[in-house]
Amino acid sequence: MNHSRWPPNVSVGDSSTPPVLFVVGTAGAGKSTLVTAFQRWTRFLEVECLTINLDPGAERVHYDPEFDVRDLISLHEVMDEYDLGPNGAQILAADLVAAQSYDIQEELAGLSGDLLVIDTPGQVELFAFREASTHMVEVLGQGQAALIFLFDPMLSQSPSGFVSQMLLSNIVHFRLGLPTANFLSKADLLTPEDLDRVLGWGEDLDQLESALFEEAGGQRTEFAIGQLRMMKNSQIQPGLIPLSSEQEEGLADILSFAQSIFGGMADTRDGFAGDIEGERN
Ligand SMILES: Nc1nc2c(ncn2[C@@H]2O[C@H](COP(=O)(O)OP(=O)(O)O)[C@@H](O)[C@H]2O)c(=O)[nH]1
Ligand SMILES: [Mg+2]
Repeated sequence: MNHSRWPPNVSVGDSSTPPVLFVVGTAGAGKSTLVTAFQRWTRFLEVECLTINLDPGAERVHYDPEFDVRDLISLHEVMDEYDLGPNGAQILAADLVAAQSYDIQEELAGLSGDLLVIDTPGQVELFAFREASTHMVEVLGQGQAALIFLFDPMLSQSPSGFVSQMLLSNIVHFRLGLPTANFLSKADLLTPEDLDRVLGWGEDLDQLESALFEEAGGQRTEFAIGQLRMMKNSQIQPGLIPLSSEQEEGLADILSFAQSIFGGMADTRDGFAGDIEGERN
């Protein structure tokens, strides 16, 4: 977990809306499934978890969102109206939604809950690199936001794939400047041995470096080793936590992460700004 860039440039604690967790990761990493599983799981706790869908391209949404971007914009309509393919339409849709971010924020202003979990579009680069999305993060996050970054389990199985996930997570963290926790998504799909190995890399980058040497991928491996050393020098540690929405594993760790950033969920409404101060010290 990396709390170093907290807080972003927005003032803290001046809104009535709950703190926000943005769920990010590559397409198919398991973001929407996690939002569904997390909301279902928190229903059995004394935690009120609200959700938002920001993916205009989502086919189905199985959670119960307070706000669904598809009510504002349909990807198919944008494609038809502007004669665009799906990728172009995603970019334009993100900009169109961002242009309405203050209206969305106003709509959410009356909400009370402990935590707001936001599902993001499949294209992580769209979320992290478009100015429009950065703006959305500021407006919706209100200075009380953090990121859950999902490592894709299949990519993470090879050492160079693992490094590429680390780089992506760091770029998103760097771009958005929010505290970030890394989770290994769909951990149930890996054998216990593979899971141990991958989690070991997250704990100990020397192990990852040795594995990279053994991977023998030529130039690509050399590049990965270079990148890994750069991250080591910057004291970047992924600290990967296993997650399975299917088996409700790791959901408590997501809640703990939120609590460590925003303060105890029971007292979030009476001034977690103080708790965040405590977190920073
Ligand atoms: N086995 C397993 N499959 C999962 C898990 N989470 C998601 N999936 C599957 O992965 C696919 C992509 O998930 P989705 O949530 O739509 O990914 P998104 O594009 O990041 O929102 C779906 O077929 C899910 O059923 C999990 O924890 N375990
Ligand atoms: Mg999704």
